[in-house]
Amino acid sequence: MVERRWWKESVVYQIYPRSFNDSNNDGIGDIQGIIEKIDYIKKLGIDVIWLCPIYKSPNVDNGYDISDYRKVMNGFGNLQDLEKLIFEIHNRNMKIIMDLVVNHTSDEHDWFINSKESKDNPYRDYYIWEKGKNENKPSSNWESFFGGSTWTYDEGTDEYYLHLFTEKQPDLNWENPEMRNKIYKIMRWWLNKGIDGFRMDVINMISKDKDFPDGEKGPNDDFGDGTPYFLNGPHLYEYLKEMGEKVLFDYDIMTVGETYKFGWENAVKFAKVGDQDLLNMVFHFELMSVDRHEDNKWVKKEINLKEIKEIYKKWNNKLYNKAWNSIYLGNHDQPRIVSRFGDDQKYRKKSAKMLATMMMTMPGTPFIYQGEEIGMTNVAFQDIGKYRDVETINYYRLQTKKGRPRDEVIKEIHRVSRDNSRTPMQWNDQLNAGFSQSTPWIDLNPNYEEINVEKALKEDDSIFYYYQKLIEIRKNNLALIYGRYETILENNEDIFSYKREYKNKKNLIIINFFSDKINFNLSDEINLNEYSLLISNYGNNSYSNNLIKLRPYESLIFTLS
Ligand code: ISL
Ligand code: CA
Repeated sequence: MVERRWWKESVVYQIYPRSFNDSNNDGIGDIQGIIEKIDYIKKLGIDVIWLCPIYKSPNVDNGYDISDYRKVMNGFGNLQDLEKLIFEIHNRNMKIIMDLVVNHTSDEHDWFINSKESKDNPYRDYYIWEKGKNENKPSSNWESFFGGSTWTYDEGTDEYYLHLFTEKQPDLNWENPEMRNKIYKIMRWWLNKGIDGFRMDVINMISKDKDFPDGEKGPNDDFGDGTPYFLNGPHLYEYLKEMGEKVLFDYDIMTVGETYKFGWENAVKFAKVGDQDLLNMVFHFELMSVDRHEDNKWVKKEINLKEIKEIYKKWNNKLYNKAWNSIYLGNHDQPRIVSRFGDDQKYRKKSAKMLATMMMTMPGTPFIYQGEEIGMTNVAFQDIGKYRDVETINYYRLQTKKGRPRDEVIKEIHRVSRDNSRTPMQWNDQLNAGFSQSTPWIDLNPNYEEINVEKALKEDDSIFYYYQKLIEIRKNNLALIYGRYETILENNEDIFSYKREYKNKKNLIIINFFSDKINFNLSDEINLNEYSLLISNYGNNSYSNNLIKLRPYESLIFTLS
């Protein structure tokens, strides 16, 4: 029997503040801008807001490079604005979780400035410094997520420091208990301001194999794959248990770990049911590689529905009554879901509603990324100079330096770049889509005149109102939250269908994942006479007891009558 918890029954809305709403017309989204739109988020039916980093930062990685955990980033506002946002969220019976980025800091953080100053500085081993191998080589051949080596040489102290991301994001040394206690104090400081939990950035990277073995390297790779030596490391469980005992277990909060290549086994171990879960849930990435090579996000792969079905079946069944799951298809690191998994042209509305139906009927806590609810799409800037994401810019520089044709690289960037999800939120069809009265920090998606909140709120059949309905349906059908998950029509290549069952409540979901029309003789697994249609993204469906016609991206939710 699964215990009921508020964070299991919530729907989360992720805000990337820089791109959400600019209240003081400096071209950058800010906290006051979020406050202005809080009723819009409430209207959607949201319970929890996940706020991406708002801490002081030089913005090399848009806030994921923190230089002061207790200050608000220049341009986002100040602590009073943040306390007002927390108040306004709570005042509307919603909750807020903040982004906890503690695998690394900015190199402009005082700790690192001290650490770099000299080998015997008290902050030296807040970070990971190594002499390196002889003949001036770093300790390992690991490749940074953002290109290049994960080591940078410091002349001053004649040692290398580790950074899994950019060289301006030095990794913290979690083996240092003094450093860990400083992090726990920061967490308490924020929790005592009334926040309701944390999303923990790359949290399964904090424990490293300190022998720094070289990673596998392809024949024409400059660097090796270090992930086996910094993912799910030897002390990870110990650190999270300590974090629980020293901070988390004292609060009724929600935690979600961002855990790249974690596996369901770890999810069951870390996000187990019970009050002393080290993490309430995690983000896995397995659905993020159904359209790309698992170890190279820039290499395209055809989507195969059977693989998607397998991933959902595995996670849903392995975690059932053991651990809790998160459900997402997009975020600030991923392309726009309607462009990636649906169709952002002819069937934009239908496919966006189909994807939302899939997410809102799965076990786990759903996360909606800003703009998803109005079907915002990928962007295709022709000029690399329009891109802002450090990962994208580094990729373009490194690939063109290798002599790859520019337009080939730009095409990959159109499909994969994180900036697809970072163009300004599209509020209306006025100047800068109502995001700002001055030129935004990143160009808008030119389709904002067609795709925007104001237009969506005027259309009864908009994607927004479909999300609103689905969220309400989920809330009123506990089977969609807590129900056992059973895949049906398992071997069908085009239809995704499953049942959800909880106590005497049963739902049946039938989804046409692609754009082909399907006439399908239902097997005896499904007798539609037992069910009544609750909602369809076409408004209706002419099904008989065993024959069903599915139109492009058609998605149906039935309840057992
Ligand atoms: O999109 C990715 C790059 O290939 C992901 O691997 C992502 O970088 C990784 O999962 C970590 O993401 C998180 O940490 C990064 C930050 O850039 C991302 O925005 C954040 O979500 C470093 O803090
Ligand atoms: Ca602003």
